[in-house]
Amino acid sequence: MEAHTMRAAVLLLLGLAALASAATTFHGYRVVSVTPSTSAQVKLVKFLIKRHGLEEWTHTLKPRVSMDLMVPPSSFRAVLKTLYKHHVPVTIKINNVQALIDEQMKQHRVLDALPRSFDHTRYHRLNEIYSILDGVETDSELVTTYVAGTTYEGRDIRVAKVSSGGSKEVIWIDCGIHAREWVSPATCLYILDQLTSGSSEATRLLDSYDFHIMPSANPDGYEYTWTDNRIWRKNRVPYGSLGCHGTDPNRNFDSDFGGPGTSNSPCSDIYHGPSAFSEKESQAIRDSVISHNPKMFFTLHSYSQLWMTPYGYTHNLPANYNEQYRVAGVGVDALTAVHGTRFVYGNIADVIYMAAGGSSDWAYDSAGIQYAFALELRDTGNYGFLLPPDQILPTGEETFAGIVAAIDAAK
Ligand code: 0X9
Ligand code: ZN
Repeated sequence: MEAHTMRAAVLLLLGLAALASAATTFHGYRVVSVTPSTSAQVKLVKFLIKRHGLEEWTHTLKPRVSMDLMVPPSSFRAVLKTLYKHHVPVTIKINNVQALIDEQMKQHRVLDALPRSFDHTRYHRLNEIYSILDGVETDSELVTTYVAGTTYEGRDIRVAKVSSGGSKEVIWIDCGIHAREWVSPATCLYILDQLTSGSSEATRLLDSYDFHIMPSANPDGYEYTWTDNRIWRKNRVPYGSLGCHGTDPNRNFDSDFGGPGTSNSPCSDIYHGPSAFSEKESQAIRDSVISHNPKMFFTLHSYSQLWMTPYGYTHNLPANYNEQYRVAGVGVDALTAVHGTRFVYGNIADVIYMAAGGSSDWAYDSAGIQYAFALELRDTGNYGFLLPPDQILPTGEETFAGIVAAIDAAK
């Protein structure tokens, strides 16, 4: 090959490599926790978020409650200077987001073949999750899977039904409605593993209940966190004229749709979508919940270690609040007993923040499910969404124990 042809070929290859690795990176990005103590300080933090386009890792924004923000290196000095000047307490939780992401990606070996059985030491791509589902379906008489919907990009939203036969009361568990909350799908797999293990506890539970487990409620978003942007939250539907993608499926339910804690901007992380149930992900949950009429509804998120009851769209409490609060308390006690992990529990609007259009409010109000819980799993921000894979197992263990105790406590 002549030198210039060679050079052109090399350039072409370099170009292709650059395209292939055009993932969003977070070199030098930090996650800081700010705790404004007055409403003036809250205003200041709001201003900084807007001014510097800071990504909210947690969304709480009220006096005396801390909030985790990701700060790009270019804004770090300015943000810190302003916070110090106005005496807003701030601590650095993650010093280099990309370093943590790289560390985790390094641990992810590409397997020679798709896994057919559980492995709680690592996070899985969607095809691995579904291959594991296929594996249990083949090996266990207890599991059948069904497709609850198909996403914008054409991926199936699958549900594993665990039943020892007959038709029993149903327990619903969905995971991964937010793409970046990786420990959530991993926990659904752990729960599925436990329920199909043949243990005496599993047998006891399956004598009374059928479980419907949706391990990845937002497959397009989840895959995007593996390929393009590890901290992506929403689905991947393009909306609006600014080239933004994604509706937050947990703002898209018909529970005070468009109310507090939602945004009508398609570029926002909490975009509620054009109309209630405009999205395949919320439709899939709605349709399969309605057709199976569960007794209890669990939706698993991360992070912050919370066990939340309705409502998120109002500070008013539902009619059976005391009963849901009681059962949440039993769940949290059992969860804490396993590894000492502390959870706060109570109604969404008070425990975290107001957020309308959420699935658990819809489950309670519209589907009439008397126990509708939204859980925020580990941790409290040391790793946040980037929870190391060696915490998958303990997270699964404690969450399963909490859910089982809540099931046993429900009337
Ligand atoms: O904001 C959310 O959707 C959840 N928190 S997260 O950090 N995982 O995004 C909380 C959901 C609470 N439920 C309702 N608002 N209905
Ligand atoms: Zn979430």
